[in-house]
Amino acid sequence: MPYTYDDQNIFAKILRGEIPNDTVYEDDHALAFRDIQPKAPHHVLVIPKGPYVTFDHLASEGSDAEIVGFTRAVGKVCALLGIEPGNAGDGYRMISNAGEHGVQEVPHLHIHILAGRSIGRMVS
Ligand code: IU
Repeated sequence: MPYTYDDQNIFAKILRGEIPNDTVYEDDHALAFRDIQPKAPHHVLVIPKGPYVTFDHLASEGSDAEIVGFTRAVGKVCALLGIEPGNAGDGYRMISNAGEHGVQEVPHLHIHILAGRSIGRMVS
């Protein structure tokens, strides 16, 4: 089923500057800000600036520039936080909840980056 994007969702309002946020990083393709209910010392949400509901939506309908730009932004946030295990950081967990079974609350694609403590096992 095709996606319908609700431009009244809270992250759309954040992107339009209607609601404040604790920005960590921003460029032409993405915005990253701290989650208001952090589950770890670092809990950052990275969202694309385009109207995409889930990662598969971006991957199937986004332009190459949007997909690459968003992916690069995620990497830049990891670098800004200093959490990359390949660069002496302690690592992180990346999650993107999608749809009903993923228990997605906000219908605008967001990647959770959790770091700053051991996140523990979710799947083994
Ligand atoms: P989701 O379940 O992956 O859709 O989680 C949404 C997240 O957005 C959740 O961790 C909220 O704490 C977070 N959030 C936020 O950072 N700022 C807001 O204004 C709202 C939700 I509403």
